[in-house]
Formats: sequence, C-alpha cells, structure tokens
Amino acid sequence: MASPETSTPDGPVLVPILGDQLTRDLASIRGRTKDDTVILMMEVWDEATYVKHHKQKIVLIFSAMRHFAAELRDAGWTVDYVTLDDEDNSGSFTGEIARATSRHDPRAIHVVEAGEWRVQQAIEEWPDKFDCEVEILPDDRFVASIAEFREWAEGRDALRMEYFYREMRRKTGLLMDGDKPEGGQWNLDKQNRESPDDEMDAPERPKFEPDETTRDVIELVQSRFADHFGSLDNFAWPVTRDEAEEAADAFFEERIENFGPYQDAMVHGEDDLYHSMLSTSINLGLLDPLELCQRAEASYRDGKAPLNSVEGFIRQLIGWREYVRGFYWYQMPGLQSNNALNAQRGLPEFYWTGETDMRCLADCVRSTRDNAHAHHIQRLMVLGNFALLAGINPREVQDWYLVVYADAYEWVELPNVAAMILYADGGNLASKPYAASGNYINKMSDYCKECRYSPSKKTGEAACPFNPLYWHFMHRHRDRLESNHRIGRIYSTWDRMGEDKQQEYLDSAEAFLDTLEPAGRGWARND
Ligand code: FAD
Ligand code: DLZ
Ligand code: SF4
Repeated sequence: MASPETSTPDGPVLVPILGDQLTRDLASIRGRTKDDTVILMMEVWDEATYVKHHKQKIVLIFSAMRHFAAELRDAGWTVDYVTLDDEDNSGSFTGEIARATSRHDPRAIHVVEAGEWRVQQAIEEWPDKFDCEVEILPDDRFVASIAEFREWAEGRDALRMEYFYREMRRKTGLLMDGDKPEGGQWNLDKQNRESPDDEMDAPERPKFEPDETTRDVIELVQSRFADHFGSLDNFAWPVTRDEAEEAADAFFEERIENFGPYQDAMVHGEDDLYHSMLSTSINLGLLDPLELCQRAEASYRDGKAPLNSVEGFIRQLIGWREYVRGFYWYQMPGLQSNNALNAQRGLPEFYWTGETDMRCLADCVRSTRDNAHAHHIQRLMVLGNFALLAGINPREVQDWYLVVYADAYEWVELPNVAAMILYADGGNLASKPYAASGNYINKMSDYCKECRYSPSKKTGEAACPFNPLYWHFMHRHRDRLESNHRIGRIYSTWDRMGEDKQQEYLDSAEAFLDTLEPAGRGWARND
C-alpha cells in the first residue's frame, strides 16, 4: 500500500482496466491525455479461481486482455500489464493496485465500476486503502445506469422486463415510429417459436484460429488450470475487436434473417443455429451492444431482415441484457442466497460429465464442454428446466453456470439462474416458473427422436423423466403456485387425474430422482 510520502501531486493518473472492460471508449480513458496516464491491466489468481472457470473462458479473457494491451500500446498509451506468472503477482486486484501505486506514484486512480458485486466491494475500499484520490466512474456501456434502473424499479409491485424494455426502446429510439413501436407491437415473441425443420440450413459462424498470443495463453491454462472443466480443442472465439466485428458482420449478413423464427429451436449437434454467438465479445467490451442494435435496425429498414427477427434481437440486448444487469444490482447481495423453493438436492454429476441417457441434456452438456457455450433455450428449457424440476440447490446451479460459459459474469449469470430458471427469488423477475414437461422439448427440438426415453410416455421406466418430474414439482409447490394466475390452472388437471395416476407420477419421479448421483463441489470451487 502507498504511504503518504510516496504520493506525488504531479504523478500520473493510474487507470486500472478490468478483464471485461476492453474498450477504448471506456469512461476512465475517454478524453484522457496519454502522457499523463498509466493503464494497469492485471491477470490475477483470485479472478481466475474464485470459481473454477471453464478453460476456454480463462483463455478468452487473458488472450483478449493481452491483445487489448497491445492495441493500446500501439495507439500510444502506457500500459503496465501484470501477467499471471509474474513472480511478484499478489494474486488480487487490490494487491496489484498496491504494487502499482508504489511503481508509479499516481496522483489519482480512475476506475470504472466493476461488473460484479464481489469486485465492486473491493474497489470501494480503495479510497481508504490508498493515499491518492480514487474516482469510481459509472460503466456507461449500458443504456440504463444502475441508478436509473433503481428509480424505475422502486415502488413497483412487480418488476417485469416487458415494461422496462419499452422504456429502453423509447430512450434509444430503436424501432420506434414516433412514440409508437414500429409495426404497432412492442414484442413479437409469439412469431419466434418455429420448431426446427428441414428448411433450416444455418451457415457456419466464423471461427478464429488461435494466434501466437492465444497459443501462449492456452499453454498457460493447460499447465496452471489443468483440473478446470472443459475442452480447449475447439477454441475459436474472437479475441480482438477486429475479429469480433468480423463475427458481427457474418451474423448481419447471413443469420439475422432467421434469428427470430428459430430462436427457440434446438437441433442435436448443431451448436450455433441462427444465434449471433456475440455474447462473449459484447460482455468483454469488444462490441458495443447499442451499435449492434442500430445495425439490426438498419437490416430491417433496408429490407434485409424481418421485423420479428430484428425486434427479437434488439429485445435480447436492450431488454433482457439491460434488465438483468439492473435487476442484479437492485437485488444484490441477497440474490446470491435466495432459495424461495427450498431446493436442496446436490447438482447431478452428469452436468459435468454429460453421462446421462437423457439425450437433450447430454447434448447441451457436450456443447457446453466443447464450446463453453450453449444457446439460450438450451440453458433455459433443458439444463435450467431440469435443475428447477429436480430441486437442485441454487448455489450449486449458480456456480455451474458461472463456471461453464465463456460469456458468464455474475451480473448476467445470477439473475438468469436464480431468478429466471430457478424462481429462487420467489417471482421478482419472472411471473411464473419456467417449468415444462418433455412435450415442450419434443416440440422445439429433434432430441427426442433418438432418445431412450419417450416424451409421450407419462410414467414408468420408459417415460421421459421431465414428465413425472413436472408433476412432482407442481405437487410439491402447490401452496405457492396455485394462486399464480399464469400457472395455477394446471392444478385442476392434476386433481382430475385421480389419486392412483397422481401416485404413479410421484413414484416415477421419486424413482428417477433416486438414480441421480450428486457431483460434489470439486469441479466448481477449490477447497
Ligand atoms: P443471441 O441468441 O444471439 O442473443 C443476442 C444477445 O442478447 C446475446 O449475445 C446476449 O448479449 C443478449 N441476451 C440474450 N438473452 C439474454 C439474457 N437472458 N440475459 C442477458 N443477455 C441476454 N448470457 C450471458 O451473456 N452470460 C451469462 O452468464 C448467461 N447466463 C445465462 C444463464 C441462463 C440460465 C440463461 C437462461 C441464460 C443466460 N444467458 C447468459 C443469456 C443467453 O443464454 C446468452 O446471452 C446467449 O445464449 C448468448 O449467445 P448468443 O450471443 O448467440 O445470443
Ligand atoms: C473472469 C476473469 C478472469 C478469469 N480473470 C481475470 C483477470 O485475471 N483479470 C481481470 O482483470 N479480470 C479477470 N476476469 C474478469 C473479472 O472477473 C471481471 O472483470 C469482473 O467481472 C469484474 O467485476
Ligand atoms: Fe429429453 Fe425427454 Fe426428449 Fe429424452 S425424451 S430427449 S429426456 S425431452
């Protein structure tokens, strides 16, 4: 830590840039003069291991950080870059700021607020720890500030994405026709539920061959994080702004047209379909989400993509993405420990191994392991739906999602997991649990055709496990869910079944749940 004597009024401004702040338009460097600024970037053990991230996620972040540092240097900035294998590396952000203040004698530290609550807590201690001015700037890469979301949310009985999204449409002017939504409707989700069919022939997204920098990081990760989940064989993520832009160009040229209709479709072995595959780049800061929305709108206005695709894409970004970020900061730190449904089962081993006869789950875990990615409907209605119905403990599910996806940061992962899939917040984010039986997956995918289970069988050995698990879930949460106007009606179906049928469902579900092997915590966290 800097002592009072080491701080000089005419030292430079130290600008720490965190691993998910890789943009030259960052608030802390925008408008700064280069000869008065030292940018600090830090590979630190604490960040790489607070959960045992997928190997591809660490490679992606370290490689993108190293490329960004080189880009800044080329542009004339002074960058102090601390690598993980620097022998004096302290292992933490705060420890590295302490070392950097003694190297540079800064007159001030300017840092953009962290994406994650855990890191922000540490940053907020810096003004007391360091003997120079510390300025914490808002992260203005989002359309809505944290304060703006809070203002919108406070006093409302229920928070719903739809109403927030309309505010964001008005604020950005995206897809507006005066003060009305383009085409007359705000949300065209109902047009975006096509099942997969033979017409589908999604072009392959660009894959980026690891360059020397990425290969160095791959070597580092193979040696230092060998026991982390996931394969590195398929590493092909964009690691620079240029590559990310190439990936975005390909999406707007080849896939946005069909993005909407097939947004919820799933096909065995097809990992990208018409999705943008841009979340890793957006979350790192390599792409600006608002610019992407403007490009999407231009595709509609130029007649290259239909409104339902473009509205769907824009809704994911200025609706869901902005909404979950605001929700995270509004609900933290409680959101981490919410468990409204008192779910206590351990995470099954197959979430890590993929070894299950449930073909849908096995395919989603395979894609997760090989690509550090699965698309939204796989995360929500296969992996998430199973965790909800089987009553898996939210802490274990949260860790899993944070570990396994290359785009996972707690601000976006936690609301999606705790509130959207698990209903662990008791319904602040979602108006009902996203619970579904095998029917839904059968309709939206080709998984069931070759599965050893049958979605049309309701109970017994051959029945799709989602079927009895669905009723088991509904039965055990009747007290809470019966009064929910969006889901409560299903209890009349349950009551009409009669006791014998009901018991068959419950017994089948119990028999299946008894077969699940809990994984333990070793894959997610170091002891
Ligand atoms: P596309 O389908 O092309 O969508 C376009 C963009 O919209 C995405 O790139 C993303 O930035 C944004 N978006 C879409 N849905 C959401 C959403 N629900 N919340 C926030 N942004 C959204 N996304 C993450 O970026 N990080 C996560 O850790 C993450 N965890 C998730 C966990 C669960 C349980 C669920 C259900 C969803 C999660 N998502 C997360 C959202 C979504 O699954 C991914 O953003 C998406 O699959 C990324 O692929 P894509 O870029 O091809 O997305
Ligand atoms: C996820 C991650 C990892 C694995 N490693 C680093 C790192 O070594 N240095 C760094 O600056 N950032 C890393 N990150 C991303 C941070 O966890 C991310 O910036 C937080 O979300 C900030 O809140
Ligand atoms: Fe999944 Fe059930 Fe279909 Fe098998 S039958 S793929 S378990 S939904």
